[in-house]
Amino acid sequence: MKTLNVGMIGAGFMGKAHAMAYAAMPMFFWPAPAITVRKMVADVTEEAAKDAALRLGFESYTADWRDIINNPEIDIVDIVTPNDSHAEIAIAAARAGKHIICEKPLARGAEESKTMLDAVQAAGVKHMVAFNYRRTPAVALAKKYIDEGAIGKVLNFRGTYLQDWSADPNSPLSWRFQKSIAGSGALGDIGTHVLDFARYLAGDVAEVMATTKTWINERPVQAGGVDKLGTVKSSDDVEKCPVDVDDEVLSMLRFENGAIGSIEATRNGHGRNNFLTFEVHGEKGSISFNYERRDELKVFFKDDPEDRRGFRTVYTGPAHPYGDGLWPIPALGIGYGETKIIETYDLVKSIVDDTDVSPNFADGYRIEQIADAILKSAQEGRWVSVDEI
Ligand code: SOE
Repeated sequence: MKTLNVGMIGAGFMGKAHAMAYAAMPMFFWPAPAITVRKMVADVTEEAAKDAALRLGFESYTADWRDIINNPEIDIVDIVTPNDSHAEIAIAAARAGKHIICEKPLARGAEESKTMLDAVQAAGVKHMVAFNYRRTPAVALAKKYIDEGAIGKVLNFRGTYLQDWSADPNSPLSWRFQKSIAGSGALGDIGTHVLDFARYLAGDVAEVMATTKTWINERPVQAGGVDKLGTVKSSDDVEKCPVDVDDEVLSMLRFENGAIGSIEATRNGHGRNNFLTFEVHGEKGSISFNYERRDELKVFFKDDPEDRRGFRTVYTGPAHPYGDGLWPIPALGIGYGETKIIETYDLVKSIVDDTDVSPNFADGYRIEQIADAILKSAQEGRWVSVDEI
């Protein structure tokens, strides 16, 4: 069986998710398009990299990510580092002829993302940006219903991503709150997932009208810039530094096909943990999804007999997208891990079959253009066309 060697750069929360997916993908999707071998992992120090190799099951490790780029045995470079290093690593990997998967958002904005897109296109390698939530079977099922015309022409998309892991002002200032590293705040970190849903389900976005807000303007500094996603709290007397990104964003959307809609993302939604939702209204029905109940897709079809019309719940299982590889009974439970396993499967399949995969760097770049248009609109208080970016 074909094997593909993976070199992963970064080994935090997202590294854990990706490493697990490389190990598990063939267990779910068999025969696998190829076996993914966890060949080499890079982290910031020798000690951290050694620990990552043990913890995540990699054959070797390095404290210099360029060892992965320069290793002729590596087929896939996996970038799971903070946003400010995505471009440098991806461009080097593309020039070395490696296939690439990069965590989202693609980079710190449209300009940087474009350099990455140019590099992968020039190199002719496969490229993917890890907007994994569209690989939740219920989300792929929504896409299938829409493509089949089950709700008719799409009129409206409304999406939210509400979180609260950093709603406490004493949760630390990680790189996610620093513009120079992250590019933007809630918009780039979670709002882009909603933008991916919007484009996937309703079509491309043409214009935006937005507002942003930062409620928590400073946060405690933590040694080593630890990114524990709010699980570590500091006391009030610790040194604090300014937050220079948004922690809340709202935007109206006009789609190229005439549909309208909105997105919202916040880090201050107390009680909302990973409240990633959408509702799509079409001429003949509606579809609604909430990632906190990710086995379920709520659908309403206007053509149902009038006396039984109403939202019904479809629990995803073997009859639905990716169902033949996942669990044998509906509602056994889809998790974050499964979305990453499916993502890996689709990437590997595209490499082996030599087909395009999406979302790819072109999608990632377009999402960064929309995000930049949202920031511009919020600053200038007017509708901004995405093509202005
Ligand atoms: C933090 O907000 C975060 O880890 C995001 O960066 C991820 O993309 C999201 O899936 C979960 O929350």
